[in-house]
Amino acid sequence: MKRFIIIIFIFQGIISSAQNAIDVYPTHWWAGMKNTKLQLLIRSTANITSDKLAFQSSSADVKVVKIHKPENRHYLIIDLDIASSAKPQQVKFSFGGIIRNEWKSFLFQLKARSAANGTTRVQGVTSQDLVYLLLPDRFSNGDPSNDRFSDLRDTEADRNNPFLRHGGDLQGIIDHLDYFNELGVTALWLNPVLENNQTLTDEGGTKRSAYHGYAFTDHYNVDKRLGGNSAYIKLIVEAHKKGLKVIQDAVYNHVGNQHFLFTDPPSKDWFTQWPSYQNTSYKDQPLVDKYASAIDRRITLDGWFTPFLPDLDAKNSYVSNYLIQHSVWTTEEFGIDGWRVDTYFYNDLDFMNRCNKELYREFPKITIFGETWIHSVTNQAYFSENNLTVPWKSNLQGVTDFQWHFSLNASLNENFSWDGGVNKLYSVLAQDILYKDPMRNVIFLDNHDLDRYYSVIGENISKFKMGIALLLTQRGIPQLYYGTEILMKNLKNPSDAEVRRDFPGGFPGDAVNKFSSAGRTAQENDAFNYVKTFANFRKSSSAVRSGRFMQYLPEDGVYVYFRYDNTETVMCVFNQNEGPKTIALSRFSERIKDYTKAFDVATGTTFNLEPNLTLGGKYVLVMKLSR
Ligand SMILES: [Ca+2]
Ligand SMILES: [Ca+2]
Repeated sequence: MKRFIIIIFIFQGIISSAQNAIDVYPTHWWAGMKNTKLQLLIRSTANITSDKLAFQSSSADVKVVKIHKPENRHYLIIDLDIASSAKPQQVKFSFGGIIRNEWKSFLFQLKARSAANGTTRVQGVTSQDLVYLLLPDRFSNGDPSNDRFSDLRDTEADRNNPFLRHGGDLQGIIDHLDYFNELGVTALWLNPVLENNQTLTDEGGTKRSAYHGYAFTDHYNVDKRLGGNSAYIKLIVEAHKKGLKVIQDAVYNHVGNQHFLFTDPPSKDWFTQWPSYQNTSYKDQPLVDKYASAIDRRITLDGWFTPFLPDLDAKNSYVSNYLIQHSVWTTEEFGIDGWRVDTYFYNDLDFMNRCNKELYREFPKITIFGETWIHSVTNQAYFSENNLTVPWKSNLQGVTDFQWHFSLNASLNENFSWDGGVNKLYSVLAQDILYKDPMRNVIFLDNHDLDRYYSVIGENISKFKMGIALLLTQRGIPQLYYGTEILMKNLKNPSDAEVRRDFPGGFPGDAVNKFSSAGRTAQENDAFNYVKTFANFRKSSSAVRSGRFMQYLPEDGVYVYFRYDNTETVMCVFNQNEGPKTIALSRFSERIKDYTKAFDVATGTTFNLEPNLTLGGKYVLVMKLSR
């Protein structure tokens, strides 16, 4: 009797599943991947598995290695091995069969890999580049027809509300590719583009949308409010044609709480488990600290980022496979040139190494840098490839260099002292010995999570230029935040939305268009042209793009450093004092050698080097030396 009941239950499950679509992740794959293993996650909204179930492949090239049946019967997880000799083909997978002779099947494409990986796509991003970070919802609305959809959970779009979506999209970015070329940008980093089909959240009484993109609900679809996968492919193809690379923002640590993986998980251990809600401490130190307690480490790693962002448990191999395959799939499918990894240290770090390794293996030129919003050079080095002797070693190429950022602000806003002002910048760079390759760190004046640079420096145009000159001549991969070049301002008060305002001119009906010089004020044009001058100088200068770095101890508020290679020497003199300073060049003869002339990048003039050099207060003089 008991056996009979079970059979009826399975029978009903199969009948109902016949009316439900089957979703397969990854949605397709490629022949000729270096990793011949693939793990399919198969899902239906009805039961599709039973105690006895067969799974078959129509292709001799694609072998079914193992069938996993998670506790949630909506899922099947299948291990495949794809022959390295397999040609592109369509494979028919069938499953069912043993209890009743009823079979379900689906087609699965093995596509041809792009031959252009490493040349015109998946190029990697280096210190040769200038990265421009933008928030797609806030940059430009190129397609008002996709601003809202009635079949999504959040149906609102309202430019007057800082917490709702504003309608910006990928077409808006495509429409402004010439703007990036004019400015001298060579790579775009977009805040996340994947679907965020989340309801509005109530945070402190205000309704908030996931306009920022960090709450994924589908790893295989770009949000249709941004234009979907087709617009993303179009953007990347058009950007590549114009010499612009594209960096995607990855989030492995969490998903939106309306992702099907959370609302209908294959098994509960896909997410970190706590007896009651546990937030992360947001502290990285327990991961680096050899004296740390196990519970502190666990709270950092497994505590949730917010109650709306369930923490994925990548110690579970099904989860790590799902995430890694998603990142490989995305890179091959779209041809992105680099990855920025959100909330890097909150992830299981062995998982992160495995994920990075898999991307490096399939795409040898890919660039990956991690967000490390932390407070020491040592800790930043710990999370990237480093020269430390520690039990666990990271294989991450570079980090978002917050220590450079903090010390840059100190150089502009603090008085000079034994260890203050520009001494902080000098000191941060003097610790580069800890990194395997500090040129892979991303340096920046501001980003979507920080007060806008122009406000931080008190809306002082002299300081603005000093920071730009440093950003574009110091070591690392420089990154601008959208609007910094036109002096967009604001502090994160009362909220992050203040530093994520719409780019003026990017939206239909805007009163002014700051994409064109005619729409900018004289001061905004001054700022824009300064960025453009240094970005284009950087393009022309091998020493600045990839040369060596030498810095001298700051003295009396003046900091001198050089970028140089076998063909060029660039000398930079930073004066943080209010008034002018005169320095004797004899101190720098080790690098100045027999150079007698200096090309002043900011003014485009050339002058003769004299024994003493005088420069104005709050000024950076960048000079290309010649004989
Ligand atoms: Ca739109
Ligand atoms: Ca975590």
